[in-house]
Amino acid sequence: MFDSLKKKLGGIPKSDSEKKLTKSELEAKVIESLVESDTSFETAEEVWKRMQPALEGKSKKLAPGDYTGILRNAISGIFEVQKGVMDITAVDKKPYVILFLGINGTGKTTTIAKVAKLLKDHGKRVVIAASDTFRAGAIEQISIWGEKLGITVIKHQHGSDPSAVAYDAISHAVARKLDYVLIDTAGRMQTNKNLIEEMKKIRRVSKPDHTIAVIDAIAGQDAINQARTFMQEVSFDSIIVTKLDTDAKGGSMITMAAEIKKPILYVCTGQEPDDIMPFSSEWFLDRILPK
Ligand SMILES: Nc1nc2c(ncn2[C@@H]2O[C@H](COP(=O)(O)OP(=O)(O)OP(=O)(O)O)[C@@H](O)[C@H]2O)c(=O)[nH]1
Ligand SMILES: [Mg+2]
Repeated sequence: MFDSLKKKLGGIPKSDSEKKLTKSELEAKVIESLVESDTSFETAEEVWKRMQPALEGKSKKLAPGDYTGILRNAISGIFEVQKGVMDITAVDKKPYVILFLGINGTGKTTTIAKVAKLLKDHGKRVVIAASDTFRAGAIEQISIWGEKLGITVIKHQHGSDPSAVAYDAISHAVARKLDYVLIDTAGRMQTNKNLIEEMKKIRRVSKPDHTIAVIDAIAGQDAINQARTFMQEVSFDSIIVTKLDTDAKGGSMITMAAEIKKPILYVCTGQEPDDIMPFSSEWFLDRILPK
């Protein structure tokens, strides 16, 4: 996982004593390593900027490991946004409504199955709203997950109003005093504008307690741009990053923290219901810059 980022950052000399670099050579190495691993140029510059106070205070001689230590601290500072992360498995409100957004194929439906199982494993009672009524096969896909996991899926006909499905699922949860409503949504409509309008409508009708953007780690800068559009148009509270088990380079996670400024709630590492885990910046840093 994150091999590219780890290899490139590992290529940065550990200290002056290992190999002397001028400040501009070090700058080039740091920025190049990050950008080649899918971090945006702006965020790579931000990392470099955050390294400055520690570099300026030091004499030419740095102890082994110092460059990587300084780099680690700089990236860790960017992940400060994680302090705002909440535990969605322990909430007071009932039913707690969670809306999932994201463009097509990022893994929304699979992630909902994973979150539903996670909540069920915590003893919570969950209902899923099959509000992707647009894509052929979408209702069937989430229904199959519901059957496998023993979780009710509220569904209407293909092509029906997604907001009405969400509304029904919430009514179902209220009537049965269920703990959670998870709303699956379409990732594609006739146009992107329609998609955004649909999301706004579902948000208005379902009044979610928490909105999650599902972002795929392989899409790199594209994923960031998509998240930014959702952020501006619909707004969301946190992020779930999928497909970390693929050859995702990982740098886009640093960009997400720096530019989207929303906490990453979970990361997904496969196609099975248990392939999900809470995200922590320490876990990420240990993978890309082992101490
Ligand atoms: N390797 C891997 N594959 C994943 C992961 N999450 C989802 N997938 C796969 O990605 C593909 C798309 O997943 P979906 O859950 O259907 O994505 P979606 O966002 O709901 O797609 P639309 O409904 O078309 O918008 C499926 O083949 C999933 O099995 C993950 O963490 N790792
Ligand atoms: Mg889907």
